[in-house]
Amino acid sequence: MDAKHIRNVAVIAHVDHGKTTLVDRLLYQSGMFRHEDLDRMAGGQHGLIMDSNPLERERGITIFSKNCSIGYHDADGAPIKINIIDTPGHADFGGEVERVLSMADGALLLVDAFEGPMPQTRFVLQKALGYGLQPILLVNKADRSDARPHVVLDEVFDLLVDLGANDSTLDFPVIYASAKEGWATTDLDHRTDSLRPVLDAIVSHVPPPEVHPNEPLRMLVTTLDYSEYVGRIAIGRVTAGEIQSGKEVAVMGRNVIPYRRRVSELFTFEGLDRQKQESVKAGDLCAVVGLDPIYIGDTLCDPEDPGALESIPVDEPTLHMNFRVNDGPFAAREGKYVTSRQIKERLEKELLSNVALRVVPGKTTDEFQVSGRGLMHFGILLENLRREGYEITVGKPRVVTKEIDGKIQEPMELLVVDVPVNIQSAVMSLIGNRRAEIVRIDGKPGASGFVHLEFTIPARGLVGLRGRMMTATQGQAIMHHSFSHYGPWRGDIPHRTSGVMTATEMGRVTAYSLDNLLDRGFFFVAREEVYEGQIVGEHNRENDIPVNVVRAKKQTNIRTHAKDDASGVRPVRRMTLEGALEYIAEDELVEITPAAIRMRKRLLKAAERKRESRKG
Ligand SMILES: Nc1nc2c(ncn2[C@@H]2O[C@H](COP(=O)(O)OP(=O)(O)OP(=O)(O)O)[C@@H](O)[C@H]2O)c(=O)[nH]1
Ligand SMILES: [Mg+2]
Repeated sequence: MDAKHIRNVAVIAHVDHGKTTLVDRLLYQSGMFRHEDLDRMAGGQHGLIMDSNPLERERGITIFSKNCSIGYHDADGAPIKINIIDTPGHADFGGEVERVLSMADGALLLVDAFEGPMPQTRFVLQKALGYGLQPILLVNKADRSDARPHVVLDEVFDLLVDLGANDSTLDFPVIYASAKEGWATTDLDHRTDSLRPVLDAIVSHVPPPEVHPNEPLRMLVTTLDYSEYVGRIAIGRVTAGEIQSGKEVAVMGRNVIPYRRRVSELFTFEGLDRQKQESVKAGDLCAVVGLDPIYIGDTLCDPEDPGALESIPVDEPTLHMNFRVNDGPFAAREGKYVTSRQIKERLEKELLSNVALRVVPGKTTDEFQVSGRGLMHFGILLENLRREGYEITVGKPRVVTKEIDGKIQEPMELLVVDVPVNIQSAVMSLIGNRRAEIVRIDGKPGASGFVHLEFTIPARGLVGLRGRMMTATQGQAIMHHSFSHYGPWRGDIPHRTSGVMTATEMGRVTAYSLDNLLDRGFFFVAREEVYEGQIVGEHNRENDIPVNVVRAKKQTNIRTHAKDDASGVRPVRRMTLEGALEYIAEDELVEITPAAIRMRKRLLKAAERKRESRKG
């Protein structure tokens, strides 16, 4: 297809503002599919097609960016192929957004009609401007009863001014829409019944790809896919020349010595599928098979006239964690893969497509230091590992510090909190002792009774904040953050304020023993087996205490089931994987297996812990 009939557009937004819902609805309305077929493909929390990964479905968020295309036409009726790139909105996957933006020639910026621009809106918009993309604003969720679309428009304008946008960018087109209800309009007084205005805006405001069809082949690899059968699949946009199936290309990049490979298969994105092609011309996006060991940022080029395109920056990791072999007493009971060699191989495979991840050997051969972009980034990886049958223990996540001009610098995040005015003070006191600095306090226009607070806060200070914020504000706060910059170390931040209860011996937890400890705190375990040194509950004081949770009631002749059965009613706080990662202290670990998530002391015996703490 000729480049002038192609539009490449990335859909970008803060998390949950409705990107995938919009892409899904566009697919429904495209006329390319039978609705029953699409209905069958939908699933997960939000019933979406494009969020196809099992973890995406479970969590109701997008983790990986994805391509699809829609056949449309321009004002004169000429066919136009719109390649749409759906991107993740969660801050931990910001690096992914940044990379795929290099495939796009325009950005559709979605903003929630009530929430307005949020930290990740700022982050992705800044990246889009960095690539010279002109955004089209889509104020989504205009159906919300608390929508304040006109104010949100002003807020986006101010944000663009703040980001130094030029006059032509400030002249951005605006669409109001409800992705969920499937309509869009340029004028809220005249509603339509379809999303056509979105497609029209893309066709007329996103420029066709700027290409050099008669020059030698150049294609930057922006995404990698992986298949057990064909190995790595390189995805990107052809910017010059033409790529052909069966022909040799040269691969050039920062990390590799240039080498040649034959393209074994070539695909374009058509609707929701990949369609095999003999050749793909400059302008279109494609997937290329047969180039192992290809990396993101490599250039595919003409072997007779090679040359590398400028590689894409990949965001540096901000958090690291120790992954190690499970050496707890229950090791290898629940998992299939438990050795350090198996873990190493799995991590190496992960590195092929998980670009923001880094792995280096740890202190011993049983340890690996893994770096990533945030708690969720680690959470997804670990969740995948346990589902595949791995066992692993991990230590407390730590921020990656840098030394700049002889000073220790740490990652800072922009934190935005919107709360009802009457509980603002609860938020301030919560954030106050986490070394946050206030950047802005404003009323939230159009949302009376709300105040809008912006802070910079060390990434460390966010650990465990969300849960406490929700408790302190009875769930009324809207809180979001995203990476901002590296800044000077801001000093100590108090971590967990309460101690834990650790089991003194191995065995099955009894209701009887838990009942006897009820006034000491709450428990993370119910009737399962535990081992010595495992964290079984939180103490309601500052210190850690050993507890016996496996004690059985003295045998009498009459068996009293009643009490044991009552244990079903006793509240157990089950920790999620990410919850446990946030919770543990320096001397603790999280044990992750296909069947369980346990928290434990690094040193399981109380005597060993005592000896270590004496050493200071
Ligand atoms: N009221 C209303 N809700 C919407 C609209 N669009 C999406 N939603 C809801 O918003 C939630 C998030 O939608 P998604 O499409 O997953 O949002 P997203 O931007 O793709 O989220 P991430 O990819 O995780 O960043 C879902 O519950 C949707 O049903 C809309 O136009 N109106
Ligand atoms: Mg999404």
